[in-house]
Amino acid sequence: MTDLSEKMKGFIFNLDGVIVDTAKYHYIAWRRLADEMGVDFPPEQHENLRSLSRMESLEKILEWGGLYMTEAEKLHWADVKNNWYQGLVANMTPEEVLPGVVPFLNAVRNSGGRTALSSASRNARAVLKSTRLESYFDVILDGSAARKAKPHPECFLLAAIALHLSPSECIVFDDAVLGVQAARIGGFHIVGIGKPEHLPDAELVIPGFADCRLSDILIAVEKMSPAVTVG
Ligand code: GL1
Repeated sequence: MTDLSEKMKGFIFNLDGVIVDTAKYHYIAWRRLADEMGVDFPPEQHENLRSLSRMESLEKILEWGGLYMTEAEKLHWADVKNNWYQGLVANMTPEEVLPGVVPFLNAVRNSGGRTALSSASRNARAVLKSTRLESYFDVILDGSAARKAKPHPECFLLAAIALHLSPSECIVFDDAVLGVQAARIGGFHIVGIGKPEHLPDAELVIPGFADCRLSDILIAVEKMSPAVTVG
């Protein structure tokens, strides 16, 4: 472990839109479903679904369309969307890992840091497998791990527990407002992925991992204090 990473020992990554660009495939599948239901669903509206589980996302789309479904119908359509999504990601390859991610993960592990993947997607493991990223993570938590939805920090707290670290020793990397909120509420350091204006609560925002040096992230984050831990 280098001096720089003495305090930051855990690196917790969201998946969709952070590690791989699966957000675009989720959008295609949700859009197809919205079209079937006659609900207008432009790309910018998809931003409001980031971090939401499959069922929460479906319920949002129904709400936007002013539609009602029984629980059985919701389960059916959530399943239909999932089949479409799985069809889209079935042939993903390592080339679809976002730029700079693998070098960054290598840098973290070479410095002695521990890595976790924490995703609300129940397909996270399949995506990691097809992009051959599984071995880069010490801990993998998919959408079946946490019971409480973001902004509750449960998904990140479970990752910290599995890494045997406290939240203040971990940096969360997330591209969504709800993810940033969850990390802050949980007392984690948080690096937003995307545009600063979209993620005002993140301690630091980077456009992605391309040309991103671990040492720069550690220097920036160590100057900041994480939010207060709740519960
Ligand atoms: C679910 C939703 C997706 C997305 C992910 C979290 O994935 O359906 O739209 O919000 O959670 O990134 P999945 O259906 O794969 O469990």
